[in-house]
Amino acid sequence: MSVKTVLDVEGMSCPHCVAAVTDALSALPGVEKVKVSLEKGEAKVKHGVEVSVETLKNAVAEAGFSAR
Ligand SMILES: [Cu+2]
Repeated sequence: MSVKTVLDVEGMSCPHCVAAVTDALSALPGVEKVKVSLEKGEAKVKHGVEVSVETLKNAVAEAGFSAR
């Protein structure tokens, strides 16, 4: 089973930031789909139930951005 989580991502200012966040989230095991919007400042993630929101936030943080 998979769920969708929407993260508010702060600090993205260009397509490179979007790519960095997308890559960081996509690299996580259990993540199926990632869609990052620069205008909205958010990342929509489709992932398995075993992936915690905390894990997603940490991945975004490691890429250099902050997620809520
Ligand atoms: Cu950038």
